[in-house]
Amino acid sequence: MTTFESVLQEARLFAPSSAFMEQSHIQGLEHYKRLYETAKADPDTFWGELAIRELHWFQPWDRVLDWQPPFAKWFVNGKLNVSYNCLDRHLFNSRANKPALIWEGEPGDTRTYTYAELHHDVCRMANVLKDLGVKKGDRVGIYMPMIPEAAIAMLACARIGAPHTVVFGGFSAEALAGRLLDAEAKLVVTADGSWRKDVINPLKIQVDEALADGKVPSVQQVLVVRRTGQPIAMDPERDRWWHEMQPTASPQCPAEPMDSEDPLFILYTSGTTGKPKGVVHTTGGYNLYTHITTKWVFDLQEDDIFWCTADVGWITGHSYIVYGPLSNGTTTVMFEGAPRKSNPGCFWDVVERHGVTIFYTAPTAIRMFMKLGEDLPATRNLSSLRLLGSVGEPINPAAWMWYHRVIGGGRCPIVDTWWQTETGGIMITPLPGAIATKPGSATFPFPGILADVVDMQGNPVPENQGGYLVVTHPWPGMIRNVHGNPERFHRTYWDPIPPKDGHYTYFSGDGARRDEDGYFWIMGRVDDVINVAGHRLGTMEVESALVSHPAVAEAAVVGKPSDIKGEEIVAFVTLEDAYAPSEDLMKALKNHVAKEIGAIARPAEIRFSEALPKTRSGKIIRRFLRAMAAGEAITGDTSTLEDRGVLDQLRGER
Ligand code: 6R9
Repeated sequence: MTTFESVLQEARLFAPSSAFMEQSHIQGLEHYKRLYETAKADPDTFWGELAIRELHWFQPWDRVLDWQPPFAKWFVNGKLNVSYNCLDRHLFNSRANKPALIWEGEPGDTRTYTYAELHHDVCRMANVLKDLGVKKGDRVGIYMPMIPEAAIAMLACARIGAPHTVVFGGFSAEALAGRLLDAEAKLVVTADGSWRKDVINPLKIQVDEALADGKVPSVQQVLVVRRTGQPIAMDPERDRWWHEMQPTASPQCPAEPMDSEDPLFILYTSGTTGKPKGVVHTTGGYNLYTHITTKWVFDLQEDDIFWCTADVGWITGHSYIVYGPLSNGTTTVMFEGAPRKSNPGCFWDVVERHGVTIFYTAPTAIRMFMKLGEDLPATRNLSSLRLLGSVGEPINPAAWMWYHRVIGGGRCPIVDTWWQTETGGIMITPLPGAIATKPGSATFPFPGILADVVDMQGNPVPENQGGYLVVTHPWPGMIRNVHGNPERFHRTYWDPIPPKDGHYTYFSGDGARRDEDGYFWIMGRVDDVINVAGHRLGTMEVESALVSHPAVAEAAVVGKPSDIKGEEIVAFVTLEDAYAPSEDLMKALKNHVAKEIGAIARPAEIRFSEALPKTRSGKIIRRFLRAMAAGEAITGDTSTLEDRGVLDQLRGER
């Protein structure tokens, strides 16, 4: 794992080759610096010029930015449509027959859509949604496998101006219901099932469960895509098959002119308190920001085959499988499968089969491949690769070096990209033709992004000292609000660090430091969010799931370092009097959490104890639990503890 010590020792520097630099959009450090300084001096002109050059607008805007902290409006009164920018405009610029989407299913079936074909199907789905009563402004839930129809549904929503809320297919019926309810979704697009590591995940059954007993009264219709083919129940009033409606739907559907600030989607993400937050992204700013970051960070060329291995249920899938690549007219790859016992080398097969040139994945996957050995990639032809990316969690230098050598053949630059659901797109990252990389560092902010490392008062901390990672000026891809809860938006992101000289500061929740060369090193979450295999989980969410079990009196959840997943969940649990600790109960509680939230939240360990360490005011002291979970000694002040005996007991000494 990346520790403070290990990264401090990291002195290796990988400069872009001159061949790579010469063909790239941003060539060399001087070019980057020039761009960065220009953007910093006059952000409105910088973003305004890019928006004109890179996007199609039905109507120009009056003002680039209207900033009423913490509420931003970008490209005020501009009209555009993201689906138009991702599809229609490419039909006129000779990309009509270019592959837009190459898809491979887990069982090995494949489909390729040209831009013209994708446009057709998106228009059809848009017309079907309209037929089913969806209107501009209505929210649509998308709970789908990694199949083309997931992207088609997103683009169809964007086309008619119905904000989507994609819920990761691995989430439980419970979690799905909560999100649909909060978003007041009118319709849900789903599938009969999805393939996940050789078994069927019955999505439609989960939808039925989520909607049962009028739990989500806003949902009126369910559109079902056939994927796995097993028999499922269809409610004649509520449920419709996509394959029955598709053939008669018109492949023409004009793209609705949307206001630049109309919401494009809501995506739920875990926070430190309460239920997940609905992060709202809007049309113009998000379109521009994902477009330009895809183009410059991945240095897109016309014949690139771009593969981001994320699921469309996460922000990475939204921004770098669907919107960013398609807005650029790139060929994007979508893969339903996951590396599994029956096919551990499937990622490298996909690279070889489709000639992937840019590959974007998470450190947790890289560490898993390291463990599986070099034979798997060595027996595939990976020579098409020219650029590698990493996202989701800090990448430790050892994994970085392995990725560089074994997957990149020593020739591919690596872009370690730091960003969040809230930022919409990549914020701190190398530009591969411009910036020399250091293994484990996300390097520098993207042009136009004013990032800093500060203390709790908002003062920059000295070099090589840890602090809070913040952004001090708005950017087009930024979160606009927490759906239905502006107060929470304020409290979570803008209150923690006080405004400086009238400048509002965006609090990321991450710790970072900057080294003597100005490189950013992300040190991970400073709040109660646990990052399991690149997925954010709030301790509160898991704790709530645990205490909803009749045996549990109280629960505290912490992250524990893990070689592969970055962190895993350890839960400390006290039981109700009628229950006694047992292996069976442990198993039952793990399953209970998986059922309540989804398999990604299943605790790796449950530790029973008679009490939890608390302050006199009754707050659980997680610091102690974290140390205990990691098998470390408890250091520092224990005087705040109400009952010191609790620590001995947790350590098993009493
Ligand atoms: C895009 C995405 C965001 C959190 C973020 C941070 C961690 C993401 C990282 C990284 C170190 C990187 N994170 N990228 N940490 N280096 N390159 O992952 O969004 O799911 O919202 O998670 O992930 O902790 O705050 P999201």
